[in-house]
Amino acid sequence: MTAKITSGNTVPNAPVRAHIGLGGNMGERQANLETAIAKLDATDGIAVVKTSTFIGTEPWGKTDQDWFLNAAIALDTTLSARQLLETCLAIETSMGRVRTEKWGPRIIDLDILTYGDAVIDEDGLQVPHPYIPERPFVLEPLAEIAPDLKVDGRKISDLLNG
Ligand code: PH2
Ligand code: MG
Ligand code: MG
Repeated sequence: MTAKITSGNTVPNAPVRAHIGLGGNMGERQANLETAIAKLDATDGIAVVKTSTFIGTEPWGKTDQDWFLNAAIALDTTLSARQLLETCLAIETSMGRVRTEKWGPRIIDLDILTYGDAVIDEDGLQVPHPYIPERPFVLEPLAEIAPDLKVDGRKISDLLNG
């Protein structure tokens, strides 16, 4: 048994199953999600293994903006969690994302939801993503591809229905 990963810099010695939440509410939302998934899959050390359906969701947290299209994917990666984060941020930037207001409109947002069973609390990198239980736009697509996945000891399917 290998020790639980607690550092974003740990490079795994075997591929790690990670989950990413995707969302956007500007421009061609469906094409943007598809582009981001393709870019992740094209990255060395990342293989996308499952993709949820894309669901339209009402804006959460900051409600005076357009509806989002959200999705979740499962991937296997030999990157560290920090490298996976940097990859996500680089893809967001390559697609034209400009960060303005918190929770505001965005072309694409790629959030690491889980990274194996790692628990990481570092600058800019909290895994599991702290808001999973309270965000229906994350739980719904994630439950579709990983209903038995556990976050903080609770199954995604139970969090969705609870
Ligand atoms: N992302 C946010 C804030 N609010 N609402 C929905 N429906 N979907 C999102 O992806 C989303 C949001 C910040 O990351
Ligand atoms: Mg987000
Ligand atoms: Mg984000």
